[in-house]
Amino acid sequence: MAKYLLVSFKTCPWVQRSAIVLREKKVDFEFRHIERDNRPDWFLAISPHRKVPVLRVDDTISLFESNAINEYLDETIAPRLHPEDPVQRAINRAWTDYLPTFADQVTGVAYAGDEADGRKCLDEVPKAFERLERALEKQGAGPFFNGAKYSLVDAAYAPFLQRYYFLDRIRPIGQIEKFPRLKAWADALIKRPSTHSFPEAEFEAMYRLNVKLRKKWLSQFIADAAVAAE
Ligand SMILES: N[C@@H](CCC(=O)N[C@@H](CS)C(=O)NCC(=O)O)C(=O)O
Repeated sequence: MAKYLLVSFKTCPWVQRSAIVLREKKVDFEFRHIERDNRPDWFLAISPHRKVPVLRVDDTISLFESNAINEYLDETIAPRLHPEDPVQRAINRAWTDYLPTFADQVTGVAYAGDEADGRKCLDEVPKAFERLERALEKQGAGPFFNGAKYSLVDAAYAPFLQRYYFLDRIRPIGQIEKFPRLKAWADALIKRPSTHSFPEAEFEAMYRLNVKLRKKWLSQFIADAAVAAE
């Protein structure tokens, strides 16, 4: 098997999306975390957008963009996570294309500058959730997007559904309970060991610290004492 190096910022959801696929495929890989504010030259040389993730293969190939990385992993390493049926595959790809919009709608509040902006961001959450609820209804039984079989759609959405819960615990949003299929899906993904790159409580503490240090509207809802304790 090839040698894989996944370059990461510890709390990046897009990195997590690719790490999930590596874990689902039981691939051994080196996970190398770099600092957002101090990106080394070797990294800048292999990352055209200066972003993580980058997947380095056999010390020679550098792949970037989490979706492209995951498609590559799925084409080259069994088990296949894409469905066999071309129509279902197209539907799955359509929903992974929607992911950046979903991410903005669901986690936008973490970047809001003030309360008015925060409330506007929170209004977007049910819009995104409603779309996924309808999609899940069409897909049929869970626990995963395609039913019993785990797919790239699951790997894509897991990091952002997990962050919804983190945000809901910083300042209650109370939306996911209104979308039963989405909630069941999110809970199944959060239970799945491949979702997690770090112990869950430790990871949530890292996320909260990032939100606190960002000094945006939401930061005030994380107590200094809580951060210190974490
Ligand atoms: N579309 C990209 C998004 C990657 C991304 O936004 N990564 C963030 C960290 S979570 C990043 O590297 N940001 C650094 C920057 O924008 O300069 C993907 O799917 O890989």
